[in-house]
Amino acid sequence: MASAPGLLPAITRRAAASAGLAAFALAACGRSGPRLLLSSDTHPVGYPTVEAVQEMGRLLLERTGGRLGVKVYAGGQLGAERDTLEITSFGGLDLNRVFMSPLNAIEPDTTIPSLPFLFNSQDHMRRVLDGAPGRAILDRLEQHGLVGLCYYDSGERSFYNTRRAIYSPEDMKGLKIRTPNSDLSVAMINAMGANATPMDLGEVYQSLVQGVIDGAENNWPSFESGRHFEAAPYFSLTRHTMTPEVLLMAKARWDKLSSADRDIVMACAAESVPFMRRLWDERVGVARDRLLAAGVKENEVTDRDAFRSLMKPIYDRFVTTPFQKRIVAEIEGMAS
Ligand code: GTR
Repeated sequence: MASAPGLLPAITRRAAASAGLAAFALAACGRSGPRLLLSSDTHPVGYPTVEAVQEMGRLLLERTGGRLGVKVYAGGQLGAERDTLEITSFGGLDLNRVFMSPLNAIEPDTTIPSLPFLFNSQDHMRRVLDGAPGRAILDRLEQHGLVGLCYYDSGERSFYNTRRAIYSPEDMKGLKIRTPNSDLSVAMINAMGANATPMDLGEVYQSLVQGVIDGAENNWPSFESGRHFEAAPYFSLTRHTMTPEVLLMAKARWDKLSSADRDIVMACAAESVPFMRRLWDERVGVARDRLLAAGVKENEVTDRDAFRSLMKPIYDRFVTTPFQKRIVAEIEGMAS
């Protein structure tokens, strides 16, 4: 797995901490209590992804007669997504709800749902991820010690920045834009004319305030919950990607479950998806209304084709293998 050498000691420390945490949780709940699957989330308590994994835990308790449950460590308590993913892949953490982009360095096929302008609507995105292409992409993770349980929504991503409204790629020139840690995101933002700066989500607020970056891109709920709007009031609706969230289980943990329990875990995860989507749709509307009331300046980008037309080199670079070409063609064929 690709990771900067300097990160290893920190990862090892966190892995040890989370392994200790697992042992603690098991000891604390004793033999008669539920066996708690520990899960990480970068988002705070109350965010739809956190609520969805908690809902999955409630269903799991019910369906296993109290044998299995879930404990979510929210707000990035267990570390940045890149680090917790590494821990999960060797079994130090049972469950992990992450954004799809940090998985790109682990498995290149996970870049597919992040391709710019791939989905033409929320409905298209949901049908693809619930269907065969979505499953085929999740199945690619098993070889890395991760079992993909389900996708959650993360909506449309658009640009926001401290300086000006963006209407065309011309307006992107000279802006330092934070991207998630993914080669695809970096290449995409650079191809749109800005200067991509990859960093973890948790560093974005401070970097905007200090002027280390001029902007970033995300959905309304993350723009609000990270308080990025306080520093970057221009929100321009490019809607360039619909990268999803994903819920993963450590394969080491999965392999220890009976096949009946695996079916229950999969079913509970699947049932948490419509629950999450209801919360998500509500949350997008509420976050947008609150932010507009707080002074955020939203603008439509009518010429999205001006951005789309710059994306050919991105498809040429990231859609190269027969698998990638087949899945992208299937996804395009599912557009309505
Ligand atoms: C959010 C996503 C996070 C996080 C992030 C990012 O929309 O929910 O999990 O990874 O984007 O931009 O890094």
